Amino acid sequence: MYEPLTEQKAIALAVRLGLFGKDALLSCQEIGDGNLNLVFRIVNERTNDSIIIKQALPYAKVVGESWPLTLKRATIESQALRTFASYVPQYVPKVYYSDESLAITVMEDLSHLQIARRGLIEGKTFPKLSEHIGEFIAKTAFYTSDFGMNQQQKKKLAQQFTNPELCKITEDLVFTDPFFDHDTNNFEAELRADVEQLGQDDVLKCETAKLKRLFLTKADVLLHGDLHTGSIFASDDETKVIDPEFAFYGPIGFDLGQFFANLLLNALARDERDREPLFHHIEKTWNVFVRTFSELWRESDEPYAQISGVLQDVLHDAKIEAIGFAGCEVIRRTIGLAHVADVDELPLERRLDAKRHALRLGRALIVQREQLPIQAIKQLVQQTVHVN
Ligand code: SR1
Ligand code: MG
Repeated sequence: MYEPLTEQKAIALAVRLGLFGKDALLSCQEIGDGNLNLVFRIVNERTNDSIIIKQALPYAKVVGESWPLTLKRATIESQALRTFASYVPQYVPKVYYSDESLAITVMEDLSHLQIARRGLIEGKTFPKLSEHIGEFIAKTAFYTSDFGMNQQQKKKLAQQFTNPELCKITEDLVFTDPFFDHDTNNFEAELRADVEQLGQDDVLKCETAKLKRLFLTKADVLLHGDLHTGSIFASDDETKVIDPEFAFYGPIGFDLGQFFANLLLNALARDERDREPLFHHIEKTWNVFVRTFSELWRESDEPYAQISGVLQDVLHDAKIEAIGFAGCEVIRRTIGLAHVADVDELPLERRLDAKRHALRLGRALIVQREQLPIQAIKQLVQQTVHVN
């Protein structure tokens, strides 16, 4: 039966499951710093072997028990990690065990790596990050799409990854609330006028509605669903994607867009002269994605795959979506419920500047997404420094 674990109960569970040898001397710490779950790190002090037990709570930790949340997300997460591992084992933690009733996933401890967001805030560059994430997104997208997998199987997989409760969080928090001055929003009083201006901007809202509709309806590929830099562990030569509890079948550009947005937010929190590594990561992720996806495309059994223009059309849509979704993510992380440390940890005046810039950039990404090449995102950051 479900009960939230404590550190002692997590140790007892590890012992019961036989995850360590009989003479192990176990210690445990709850290290979860995300919005939703408990994360226990259990170490055998004799050998230094360690594991992670992640447990979903029946509510959103960031808000409290007043926001109930399905435990089924733990099963979605472990199934997504296993599915991704079948395509890109090098980029996800190993899953050792999962239990639906306890809502737990037992997995590889990645403590030798650092959460990419924290490292980027500290000024680290993670030179392989974009190559790895570009490949992760391209392979998981291609192999779970109608071009890379049996089309009947794909429908069954999409059914398995129906994730209405977690999708609803994104529909509300990313695509709706920030544009309607909803009470879930959270921003500095000084930004009140900027938020009101956004709420009155029908051009922006019409374009955001189109992006929300894509998110609601386009079951293209299996997505991670929450691929921000806090969902990535990294070092100079390793990258691991964690936390796919938001996984579902959605539009191909969504994971790219969320990743780009979080790199952009880190860039806006830096001095202008230090932003180049972030722009480089965005362009390289895109280039690796296009190259890898295009190589895999040659294997496709779909009769239309080799018809001239079809691949280009898929990539064109992916680009437009990625830029538009990035704009939504930039805006919601600025004034919505869930923020990013990159910007929130700045002193007030710099934070307000960065946030106003983020709102202008987010708007421009959404409204200009169809005309904008990925390489022009960097100029767009420049062009949105000041109010026009
Ligand atoms: C209530 S959950 C808030 C945010 O945390 C998750 O990581 C997702 O990004 C979600 O939007
Ligand atoms: Mg998460």
